[in-house]
Amino acid sequence: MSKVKAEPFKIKMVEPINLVSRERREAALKEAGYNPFSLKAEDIYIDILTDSGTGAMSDRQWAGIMMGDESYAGSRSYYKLVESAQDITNYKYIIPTHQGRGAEQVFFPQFIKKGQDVIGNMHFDTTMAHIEIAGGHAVNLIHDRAFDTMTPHPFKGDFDLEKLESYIQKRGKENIAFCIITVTCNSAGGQPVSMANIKAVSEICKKYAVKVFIDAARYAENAYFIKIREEGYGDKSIKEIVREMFSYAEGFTMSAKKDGLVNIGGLIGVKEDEEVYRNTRSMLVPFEGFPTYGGLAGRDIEALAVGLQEGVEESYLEYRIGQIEYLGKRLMDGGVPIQYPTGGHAVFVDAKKLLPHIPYHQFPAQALANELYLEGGIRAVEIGSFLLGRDVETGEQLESPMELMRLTIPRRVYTDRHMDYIADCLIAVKERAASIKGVELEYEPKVLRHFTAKLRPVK
Ligand code: P61
Repeated sequence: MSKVKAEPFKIKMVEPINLVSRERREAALKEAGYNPFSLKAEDIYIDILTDSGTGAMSDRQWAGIMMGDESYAGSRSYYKLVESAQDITNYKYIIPTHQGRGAEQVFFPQFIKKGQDVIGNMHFDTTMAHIEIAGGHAVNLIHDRAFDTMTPHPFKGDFDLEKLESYIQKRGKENIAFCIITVTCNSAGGQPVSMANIKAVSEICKKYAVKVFIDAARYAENAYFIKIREEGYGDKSIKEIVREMFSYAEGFTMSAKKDGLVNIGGLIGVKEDEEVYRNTRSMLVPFEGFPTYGGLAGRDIEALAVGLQEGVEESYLEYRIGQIEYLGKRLMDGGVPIQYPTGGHAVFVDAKKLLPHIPYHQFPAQALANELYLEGGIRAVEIGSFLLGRDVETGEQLESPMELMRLTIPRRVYTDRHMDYIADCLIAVKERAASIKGVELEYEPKVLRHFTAKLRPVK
């Protein structure tokens, strides 16, 4: 009989959490405008809104915090970070930023001419926002199988290579600013991209002289999937796989709040182009700060230098991916439809299947997230039409190909017992799915509306 593998750490410090009464949860959700983003954290029992900056740091990282060098320029911690990131990516130039979107804001505009497209497997919303602010247009070229949640495939984050090549030919390479490979592909369910696909994308783009960058927020989780699912990688170390992934691109932006295992931080990497590096560094100054701190304190940089190394430890990744898989299995066994197989950082529940009576413009996954909060004080997040927003030209509500509710698991924070509680609550919600009503917008900001919009239940 195979033995259960336990977490590769023990817990040295705890933070109490508390389930407020059903009455309070109802009032809290109403006050929050039926938008879990606006809930107060103290009204939440288990917070699975995001895996971004919500992880637990290790004793070694906390020790690093005390060692941070707060020099404005040339900090010792900066050189330590550069060395650590170079070791993982094999890139010559490393630039710190305060988080992923800081990296996107500084790095991408230099490559975008107004009206050009930025192609990718599936852009994340902040990336899409920065592309659009710079005058570009974000185009998704992911394989259609990503949208079929119940049919398994080991690499649902892959590009459709035929679509990619014919799109470049049709639009003309001069109308394409660059290509971004998002690993893992967050919007499609934290789904990995295979090495074969990364390599093929890079070859196609090279043929048309289109630059390739990586959105590297979850690069380590992607590498672990390559190790366990792709032929020829089983005996390679995670670091070797990560280096190979990065070798197929010319640069990357990274939200280090995910696989970097820190609460704040980001990176830009440039493989070897000195001119791009110089431009990026000079753009960093007005937005993020001097190039050796990039919007971070020396202590944050020190924690990141350590976190990057811990994030590629195989025992950690085995536990991490295993926990997501465990939650996914509990839900499937309970009859809850999910994006299958489970991805790297979250279980994505298929709200279109669970609530077929709610149309996309009444945001089924948002309604489901609200119901899950009422049931168990759990905060999840909608990844569907509510997040997608409106067509920039016509103002019409766009229909997302998938209506997903993301149960996003912070790193090294919750135990499998918490996973059981989440599964039990969601299975209870499933039992009364037919009685759940959709929601409609009451107030809607123009940019990234899902953070602050207010909704109300449809009568
Ligand atoms: C998340 F609801 N992700 O998944 P920053 N690229 C990728 C990301 O996943 C990502 C960023 C770039 C978040 C946080 C988040 O509307 C939302 O460090 C693949 O957050 O700036 C962030 O990195 C940006 C949640 C962001 C949201 C925007 O939960």
